[in-house]
Amino acid sequence: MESTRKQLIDLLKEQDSHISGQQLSEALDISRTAVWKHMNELKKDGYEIEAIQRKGYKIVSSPDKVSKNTLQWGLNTKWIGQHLYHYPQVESTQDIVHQLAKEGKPHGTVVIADEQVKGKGRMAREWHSPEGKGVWMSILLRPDLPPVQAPQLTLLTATVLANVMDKRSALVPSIKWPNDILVHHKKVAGILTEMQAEQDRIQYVVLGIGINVNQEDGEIPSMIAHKASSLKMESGEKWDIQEFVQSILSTFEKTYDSFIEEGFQEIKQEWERYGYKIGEKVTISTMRRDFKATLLGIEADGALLAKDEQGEMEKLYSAEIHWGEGGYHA
Ligand code: BTX
Repeated sequence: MESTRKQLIDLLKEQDSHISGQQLSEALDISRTAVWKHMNELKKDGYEIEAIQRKGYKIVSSPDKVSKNTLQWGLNTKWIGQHLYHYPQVESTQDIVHQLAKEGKPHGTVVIADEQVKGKGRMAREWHSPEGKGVWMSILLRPDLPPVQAPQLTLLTATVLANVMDKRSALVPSIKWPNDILVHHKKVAGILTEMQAEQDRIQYVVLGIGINVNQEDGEIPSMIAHKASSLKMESGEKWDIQEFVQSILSTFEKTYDSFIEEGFQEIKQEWERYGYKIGEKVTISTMRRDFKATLLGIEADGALLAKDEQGEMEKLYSAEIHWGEGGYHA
């Protein structure tokens, strides 16, 4: 059922003119009544479908609504989002993907929700995920990589989000180490990477992406309003969530495939291009000392590289960084 719907969407997408029920039924190897039933399901999703006798079906307009169909419609990817689950409300998309991973669902499976009531941040923090206002999605990855390389996937995802925001708006996003996306010094997106691994191989990774998209002034909880914002609040424009998700998924697929083929170097450069305060001086507190240092970039293991005032290099894995401007702290 699921793959037939996907094939039907693909067939209609390829067509500029009408395509007959007969052609569809032959191509999909289902009865014409089944074709008609699928069409009705698409209409329920808000597609406007023109049905003309002896000519067939044609999509007249696609809905401005997030659903499995609207997301897969026009999604130009080979493996990501080919298995896609959309829910109006969930506790957390992360948990659902863990479950699907255990059931053996493939690399690239995506779960997206309109609302999360128990959205998770890192280290058991909460992630506010109000209905219809953002992208709350998790991606299942089954990379053939050793666990030490998992942080690279998080850094890769941050570059994908920054790239897509950059391309689709006049906003200038930056990536605050390790992986928050900031616009005008405020956090608009976060990434949560969870992994199941054996000693030397990753079994699977659940990559959670949370982006504040269409919240308005006053819709960010007051506790975090000083350090969090949405793309709409910063750009002054409402964003089309469905198109935004499609472009994240297709950019993700391209970036991931070239990362697997060519390695981390390109990601590192992209990350540093968007890196928040890279090349600038900040104050850093570690277990050993407090010091001023210039941030230089990232290392292949995900560490942040800094140079102190005596010229000594420090690789930081966990440290408190006093970012200064905007008073941002995680
Ligand atoms: P984080 O630990 O970096 O950020 C969590 C912190 O950010 C919170 O403690 C709070 O201060 C602040 N915060 C909470 N909600 C928001 C928000 N909507 N916008 C900005 N700041 C906020 C970042 O964790 C990782 C977030 C991943 C979220 C995705 S959504 C899909 C998937 N499902 C799920 O449950 N989590 C991931």
